[in-house]
Amino acid sequence: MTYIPTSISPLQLARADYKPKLPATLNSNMAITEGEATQSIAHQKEIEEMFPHTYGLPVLTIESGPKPMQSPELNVGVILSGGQAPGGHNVIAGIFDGLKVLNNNNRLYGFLGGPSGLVDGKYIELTAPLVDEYRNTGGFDIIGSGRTKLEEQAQFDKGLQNCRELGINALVIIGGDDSNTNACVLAEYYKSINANVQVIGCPKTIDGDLKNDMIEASFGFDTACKVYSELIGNIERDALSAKKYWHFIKLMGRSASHITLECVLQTRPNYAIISEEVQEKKLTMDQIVEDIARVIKTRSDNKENFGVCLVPEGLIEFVPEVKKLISELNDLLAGKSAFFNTLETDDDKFQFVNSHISAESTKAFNSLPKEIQVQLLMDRDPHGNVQVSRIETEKLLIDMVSDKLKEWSAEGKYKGKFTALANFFGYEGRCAAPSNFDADYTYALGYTAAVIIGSGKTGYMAMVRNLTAPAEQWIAGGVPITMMMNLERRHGLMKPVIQKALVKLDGQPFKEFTKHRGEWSIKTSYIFPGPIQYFGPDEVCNASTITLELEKN
Ligand code: FBP
Repeated sequence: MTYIPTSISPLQLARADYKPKLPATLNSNMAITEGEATQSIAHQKEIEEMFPHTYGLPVLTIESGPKPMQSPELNVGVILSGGQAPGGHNVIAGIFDGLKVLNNNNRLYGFLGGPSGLVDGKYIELTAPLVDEYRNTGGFDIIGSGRTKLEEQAQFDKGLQNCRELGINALVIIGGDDSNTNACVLAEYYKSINANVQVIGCPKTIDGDLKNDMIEASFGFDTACKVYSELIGNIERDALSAKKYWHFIKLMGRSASHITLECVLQTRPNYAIISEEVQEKKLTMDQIVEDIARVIKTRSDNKENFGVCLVPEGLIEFVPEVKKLISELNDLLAGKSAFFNTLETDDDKFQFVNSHISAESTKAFNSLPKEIQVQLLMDRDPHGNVQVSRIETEKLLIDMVSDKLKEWSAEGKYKGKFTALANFFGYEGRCAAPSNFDADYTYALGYTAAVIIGSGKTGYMAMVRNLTAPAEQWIAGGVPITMMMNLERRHGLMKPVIQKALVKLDGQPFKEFTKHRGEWSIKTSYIFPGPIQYFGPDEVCNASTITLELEKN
């Protein structure tokens, strides 16, 4: 074939033509039906008091209707919030197409750079040619994303003023649990002042921790896990070929270990840590290290001085002694940030920290290598979270395991050779072109958001369910965001938040792992998933994650 230079790759060109599959009900005349009144998952009384206008709303289901659904002329604004996740552009394409079906004069605006775009009035109009350019592509670059937290009335009022200037009737906030919590607070506030601006959320995060009885998966999880699993499989094959390295691979997922667990099921590495299990069993760093070293020793006794170990990025926050330390550091840094930021040297910072935290946390802090201590003191994100992607847990584990094996070597208990390499897979997967599953799911979510807006509702999250069935059978609708809420302590105060979904230790995906992990650690049982495929047999191109399959079936 002759090489013809193009501004986009041949695959991008082919993908631009892909028509995401929609649930059959969204492809027909539509009508919305309302279920029973709902309740929050816990703290019902308190949450009802906090959200008097958006509490208790019914679940919405989009069904086939007798005639085409139409809306008066609407202007809608969309915001991408938080970390990138594959499929964000298709949510926007879905909103755009859904709005045009409701009324060809409807318009869509994109606020630039995340929630701050709403407050600062930075936006572009999302026109048909622009949206077309981004269909089925990865990334959030069409309008950019950001982590500004929308939580203060002054921000809401500025945002409203900017909406009024553009004649905006509704906002779609595409984000994770924190961003959707804020979307709900915004919906409640706008409703309480009769602002006539609806707010609809959309479940995004590669971390997979925004899911519950109503939301089966957050978008981006599928693609990101497939990208990481391809890379892990490639590393496994290298390890198997060279037979001389242990690879420690840290995987994104700020809190929950869903990504690690899914990648385990897709690739069958020799060892994997699941943070939720560490928390449940109250394992110390020493115990974790000892267990990894035990597997390395057993494999080495079998002449296999190689292996692959997966480490969830949030691990450090689940180890009880470090968890307590981080919580004390968070409070300290939040309360005394002005003074702390004047300290110039690491030693000054360490001294300050050590004189303000408990004896137990001082001990935990001082047991960590200097690089990790520095990383623990880095800036928090706007939601107050430690930026775990910048903490090199994989290197910490390698150092600690290496020390343990040296100790065993000196005692004559271990005779192997341990050479380890550290990897971190995170950003590699967040902007990948969406898999067919994510391309379809995100487009359906966006389309659903447009239909909910057309029906005049506010305080809902777009929902598409029945995801392990073919897309035509998916069920679209809306879940009241308050239904997913409970109260949690944040910065010392009880706050209403969407409950984060951690890995369930009694859930099928984790059980599947524990059933096989003994065998996978000793026998080399790697699976090599290979790259995401878009064209070919159904089981290769359209399968969702193993997690979803096991959870649903
Ligand atoms: P969201 O929860 O906003 O979707 O982000 C998830 C994530 O990718 C985590 O896995 C990771 O810890 C974090 O974002 C990294 O944040 P940043 O993009 O600010 O480096």
